[in-house]
Amino acid sequence: MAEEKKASSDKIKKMADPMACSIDEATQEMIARAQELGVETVFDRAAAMKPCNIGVQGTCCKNCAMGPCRLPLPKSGIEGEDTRKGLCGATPNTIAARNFIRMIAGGAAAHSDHGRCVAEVFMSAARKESDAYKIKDEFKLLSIASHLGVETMVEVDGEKVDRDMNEIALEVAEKALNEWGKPVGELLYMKRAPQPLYEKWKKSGVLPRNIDREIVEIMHRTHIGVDQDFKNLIKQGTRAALADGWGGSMLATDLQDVLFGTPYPIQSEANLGVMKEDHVNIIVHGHEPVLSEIIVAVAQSREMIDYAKSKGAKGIQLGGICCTANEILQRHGVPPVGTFLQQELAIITGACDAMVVDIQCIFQNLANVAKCFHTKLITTHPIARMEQDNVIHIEFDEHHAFEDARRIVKMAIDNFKNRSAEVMIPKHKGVQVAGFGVESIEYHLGGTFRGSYYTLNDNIINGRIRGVAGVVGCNNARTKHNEAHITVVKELIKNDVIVLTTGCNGIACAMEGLLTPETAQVFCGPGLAEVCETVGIPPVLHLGSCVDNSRILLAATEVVKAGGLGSDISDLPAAGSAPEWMSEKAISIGHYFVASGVYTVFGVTLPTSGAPVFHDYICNELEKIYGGMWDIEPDPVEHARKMIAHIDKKRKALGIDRTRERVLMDMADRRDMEASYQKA
Ligand code: BF8
Repeated sequence: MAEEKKASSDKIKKMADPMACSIDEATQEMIARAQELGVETVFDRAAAMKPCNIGVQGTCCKNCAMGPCRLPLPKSGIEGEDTRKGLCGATPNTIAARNFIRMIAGGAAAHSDHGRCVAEVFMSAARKESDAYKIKDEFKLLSIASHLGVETMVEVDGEKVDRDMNEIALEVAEKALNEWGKPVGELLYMKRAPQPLYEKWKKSGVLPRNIDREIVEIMHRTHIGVDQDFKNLIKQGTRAALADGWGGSMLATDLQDVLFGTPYPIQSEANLGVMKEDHVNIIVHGHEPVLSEIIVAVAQSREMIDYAKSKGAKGIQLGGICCTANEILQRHGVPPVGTFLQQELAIITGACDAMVVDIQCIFQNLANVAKCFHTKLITTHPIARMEQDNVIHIEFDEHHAFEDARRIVKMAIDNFKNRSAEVMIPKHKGVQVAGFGVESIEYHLGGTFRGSYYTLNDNIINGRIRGVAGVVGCNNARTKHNEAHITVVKELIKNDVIVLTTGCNGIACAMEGLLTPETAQVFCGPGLAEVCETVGIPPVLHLGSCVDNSRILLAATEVVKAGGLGSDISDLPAAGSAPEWMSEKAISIGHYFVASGVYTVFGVTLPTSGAPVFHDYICNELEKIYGGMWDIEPDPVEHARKMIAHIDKKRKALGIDRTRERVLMDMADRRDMEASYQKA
């Protein structure tokens, strides 16, 4: 027996094949490097451990101690009545719906708690309690004030005059914070949606009352013995998801823009190759930009650069991972070092002097990897600590943000001399233009004399742009890193669909060089290429982090408002996608897109396959209520084609399919032109 045990522990652990793990050469090189050094990564763990077959189907219920009750769908399917039940009698539909909306609760809580934290810092800034934060974008402050019911003008001696900016900021902070827990009413931002969509929500009873309440109610309704009707359960999921997209996430985006500046297009790079061997490399990772904004300022200060030089480095190279990366990329041009799946690899370069993490998408294994190198792993958020003893916790407080940031940057510089392992930084990196948003799309694609969405709409109507796609979301170690992201995006732009990206999809596209205006000539269909060339934009517009998916909702609303493409988001030739999703946040995002009228396709898998009736309800029946619906398609080419088919269906309904046919003739003309140009 003992020998048997020994034999099994001696069994060689299954290792990942680097080439099969990623399409990105830097990632392949670093996985191989990790294996050479004997450092385990997520890729090896994915090779060694299979996902649970019942959990994948969404039909494992562990909401009470009589279970877990496991209700997998038999391989042969079910003919006739589905008699599967948990001990309490819960059906697979109830179980899958409960699990699904608990995922929404998790995702909505993550985005919204991030938003709350920003709102609290905003309040400190409005009260002038912190020297680190002030109102940077007054224009944006004024533009959001009206949506929160804050007056921007006051009457003095019978005359309307501008209200004091500090007073406006203070009231905006109060009204915003109120959105998390107000006792009566509905979320104020819901009225930013097109009127018909707002009316649909009202009629269906899904207007969120406040952000926290909708999340709490999910936890209540999914407790044993409460809500046992999958339609009623998903209705509450809808309410919480809307509280995320049009509430917590949108407030996070807006308040960050006011505090740190609304992003405008900015050039940068992406991938592990941005790290520099002769510089102090500091990587910020996570999601909240409140501390990383200050780290950027401190790391760029003369004092710290001189200090780094005094320690033998040529300077300080900042980089980001995950959505903190996207936040500081879009406002400062700081390059992302990689996506979610590359976080361990950044440390394995041996050149990461400090990795500073805040919240969400942070592997606990970073601590184990950091142990093998000199890297200081620093947690900064009170709600996100790690149990390993090599992790340093420097708790961030907005009241002494500069002090915290200085301590962190100095610690990284002091650590530069401690590099032990041989440094290996892959050469690969992509060039990118990021920092797009509702405002810059209006500017770039607007009319000649005034910013508006009319020109974008015109180009959609005349068929040069076939439609708009939001392609967003994570990496997932169960699929080849970045393969589906890039294949879906390339297939869409090849077919003249302009892509709006956020999150790790944005980073993946940047690594592959898809975020430059020059890309249009190489990868786009002729109509989209022409538009991109004319206005000088990339065919894939990077709109920021995952809370910035709210920018996509507002851009879609602006397109509706500009006219000519129907009266609701669900009328637009548009579709959404998360080809490599993995997080609960992705489910919340997917669901608020669906509930906002968008056909939304996920790759990998959906945790509903074990409950065919519930699955069918969210993939087919929801369209009748909100105009949007879920779909699942793991094959990336087919995934993109389904989106294009939906876009074409919407073009037809709008009566603009014929204009597209005319452009198809232009395509042939253009090919002829190109052929004759090449011959010449
Ligand atoms: O919030 S895309 S892996 S980093 S969850 Fe995480 Fe997914 Fe990346 Fe940003 Ni969004």
